[in-house]
Amino acid sequence: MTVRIWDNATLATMEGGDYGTVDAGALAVDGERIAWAGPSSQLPREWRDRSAETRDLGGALVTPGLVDCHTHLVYGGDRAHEFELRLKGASYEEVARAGGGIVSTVKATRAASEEELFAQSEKRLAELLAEGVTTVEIKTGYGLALEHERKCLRVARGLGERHRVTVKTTFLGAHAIPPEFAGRADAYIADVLHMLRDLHREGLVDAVDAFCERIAFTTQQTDKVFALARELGLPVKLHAEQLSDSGGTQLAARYDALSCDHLEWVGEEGVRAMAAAGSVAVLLPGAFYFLRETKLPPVELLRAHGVPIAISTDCNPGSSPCTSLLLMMNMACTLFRLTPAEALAGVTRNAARALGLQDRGVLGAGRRADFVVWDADHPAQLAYAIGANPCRQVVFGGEAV
Ligand code: DI6
Ligand code: FE
Repeated sequence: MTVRIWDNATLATMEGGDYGTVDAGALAVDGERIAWAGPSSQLPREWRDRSAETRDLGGALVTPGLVDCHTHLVYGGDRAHEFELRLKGASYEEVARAGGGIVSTVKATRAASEEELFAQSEKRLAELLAEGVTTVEIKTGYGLALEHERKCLRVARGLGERHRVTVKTTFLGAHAIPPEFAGRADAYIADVLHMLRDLHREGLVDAVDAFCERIAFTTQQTDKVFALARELGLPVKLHAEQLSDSGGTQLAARYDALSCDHLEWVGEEGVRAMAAAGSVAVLLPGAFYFLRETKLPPVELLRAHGVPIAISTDCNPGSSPCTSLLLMMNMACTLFRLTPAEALAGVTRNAARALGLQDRGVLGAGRRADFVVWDADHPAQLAYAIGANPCRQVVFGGEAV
């Protein structure tokens, strides 16, 4: 294995509270893994001797590779027209009930070929990667029929093969009721169960999600989907308490959910349930902003109960047409009052945990060597700037790109 040393860096290791900053730090990378991280002066001789190459970063900031743990990146078309309608006064729920919303993206996604979908989605992925994303979760939920959900999952897998980024797929068949099942939610859920079995058998699914909400699926319907996920050995996540408190977090906790996402309306009981289950709270400031919500997620309560907080783009055409995780860090601070250190933990350590990935999200020995070199000298600069991209270099599994 080739050993490389990245020397003279300001490391934000994200271990041991706050940023875990190490000034004048070094990383020794052995193949795909970090072999050692710490102050340059303490780097063991062994690694210096074995190193094929040393790069002096001149004090530049190095963070773990960013993890975007909640996206609906693969979809067809766009919803700019719906944006216009909403600006004229229609609410997100009204648009959805009038046959717009998710269902209109379902039409466009079904109409697109796999190649077209790949090309459209790859553009969005490129925007995420340009800002240092090294792991991305991609949900389905705009196909809503076996062949189209499969097509979206194949595109997601294909993106992970074409690019160095790690892609984790999540089956979100229970996202909306497709037109052919209008008024027959239970029948559609039965179909979702068939799809999940098939797509799991084809090796396309890493986790299972559902949209548990008054405009989507009930807790009873979500329960059925989660029960099958458990039977298949797949972890679950949930779109919970985004527009109302429907008790989704408590249900998700019974299935040891990796995460509950959105959470603007979650109450103390839900937060307690998440804490007990070890679920991560994934906050999505892009959707909050774009839908002009006013109910803030209970950040104080999450902190008080020790629930880890992650931040994500929620990249999707309807509620968060966003491909900037750095902007989400800024908005998490300005809108949700997170500290810049919490925001960075939210797109590294805690986002990795929201995907069940223990091998990344911090800079430490044994972790995967996914990291980013920034044109910055302090980690707070990442959440501070609006619209800047100080990403200088991205390293995926030890390979500099
Ligand atoms: N919650 C959301 O905010 C997105 N999906 C979900 O379950 C919205 C998806 C869309 O409007 O297309
Ligand atoms: Fe979402």
